[in-house]
Amino acid sequence: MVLAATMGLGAPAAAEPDAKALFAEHCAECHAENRLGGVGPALIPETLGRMWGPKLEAVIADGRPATQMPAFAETLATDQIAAIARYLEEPLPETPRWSVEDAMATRELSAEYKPADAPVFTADPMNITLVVETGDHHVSVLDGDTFEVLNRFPTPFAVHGGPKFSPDGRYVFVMSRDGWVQKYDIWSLQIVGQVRAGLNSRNIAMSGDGKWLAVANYLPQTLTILSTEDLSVQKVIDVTGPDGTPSRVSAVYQAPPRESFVLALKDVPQVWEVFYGANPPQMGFAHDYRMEPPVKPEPFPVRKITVSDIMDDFFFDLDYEHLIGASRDGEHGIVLDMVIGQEVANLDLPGMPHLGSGITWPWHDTTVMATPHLKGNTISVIDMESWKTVKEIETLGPGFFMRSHSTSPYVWADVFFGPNKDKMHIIDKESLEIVKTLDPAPGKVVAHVEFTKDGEEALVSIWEDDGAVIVYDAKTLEEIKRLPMRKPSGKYNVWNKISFEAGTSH
Ligand code: DHE
Repeated sequence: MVLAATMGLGAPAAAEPDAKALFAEHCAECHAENRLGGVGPALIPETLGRMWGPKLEAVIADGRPATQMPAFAETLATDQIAAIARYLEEPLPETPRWSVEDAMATRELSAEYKPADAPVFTADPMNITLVVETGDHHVSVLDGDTFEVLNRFPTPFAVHGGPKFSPDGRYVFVMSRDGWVQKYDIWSLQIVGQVRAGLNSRNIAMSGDGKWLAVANYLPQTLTILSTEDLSVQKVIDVTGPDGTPSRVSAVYQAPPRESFVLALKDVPQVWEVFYGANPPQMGFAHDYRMEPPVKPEPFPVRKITVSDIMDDFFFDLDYEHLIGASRDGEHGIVLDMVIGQEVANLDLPGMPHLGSGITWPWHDTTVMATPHLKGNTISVIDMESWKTVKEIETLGPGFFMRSHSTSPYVWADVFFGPNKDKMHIIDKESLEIVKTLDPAPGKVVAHVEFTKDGEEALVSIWEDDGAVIVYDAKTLEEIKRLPMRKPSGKYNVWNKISFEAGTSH
């Protein structure tokens, strides 16, 4: 008997902590009983699996600095914390719905918001640059001439993708992975309001006329259309394949000359185009896709183009006639002619291209596009007329973001992953050679670049909790100053974004 107990044989097993009950007692008040979020973010694998930072157990035990998330190390035993963490990693029992009414019920318009008649600052409103600080979920509003922080406002939890500006550059919309979309008035330096457009979202796109914002969702599998005026929900479009299979929307892109949004679908080999203009095309498309025959004229009609493979990440040529997408195998790219709805070329793109960061520039007598690869030490440079690779530039590791400016002779490309994550390559646009590699913060992630309006300065993130934005002279490549920031990620200059500067992603 003694022996059996010592060896654990026949001894009563310690009761497993009841994770669901622990969650209900300690977490549900902020994160909601159904784990879809409340004051605190949603705690579902779709969101948690995509986030960087300490492990779940550590967050539960130690809390999150600069947030309302308390530390539970004193309240809960280690095995209870571990049980809650495993519970949060379990998928939800069923896909929740998120209707127009559900989304509308979350809409909050700030009672304090007073729209200014003119900018409340003397800085050039076209040279404002926003810095997303993911360390404590804020955005800093920078004067692009003096680099003074004009305002710093809190965002929803875990902003992802580029904020989108209204065509006049006055308003900006920021999206979080939890599906919240926030509207901010740059002239007034005030938050206008927010609405939860989805439960787990990917990115947003602004219509060319500035009236609509499209939100790509993973959960549920929908596209939500918001009015930019008052964040009201105009339509929720269910995204399904021909046999009814629901598909997550990987991303949504604006195609202003086509008066449409273009959707990358995660689970179905189709590309969708959602028209917002007054006269959407009704007929004359090629045979391999169909316009849904509307029973009565519907707003936001959908065109569905069947493609040979699931396409994940899109890049467009400057007149939005061609879409370049990464194939699911991560080995090549597909060029889709949006006018005829047909694939017209295959690109040699081994190494999982990150086309969303692609940029273009004139080169010799043609235009080239360049894209980094998430799984390869190269940057591919492709001729956009022949669709042939003109150069594979060898880098010190896989990169995430690239940037240039029409006034700059250089492309800036980070090395995001691996031992050289602290390096930033400077590539000559003419010779396609790396001419310098910056190493401004050894051992830290140095990533993402944005230029000022005139392209004179380049801003680079030290992507760490006690990080900084480094301002460089874009011609001499000398450092001008460092602005302390909390894990700064993307930076977005009003003018470069609203003028569709070719050296920036859209
Ligand atoms: Fe992003 C943009 C997809 C992981 C930071 N990212 C985008 C866009 C897409 C995308 C489709 C373009 C949207 C837009 O701006 O409208 N990102 C993906 C992924 O599929 C991927 C690889 C996996 C995922 O987790 O979803 C991914 N992204 C990340 C990160 O881990 C990053 C580095 C940190 C984070 O904040 O999550 C990250 N992604 C960014 C940033 C942009 C972005 C900063 C905007 C870049 C810009 O300059 O426009």
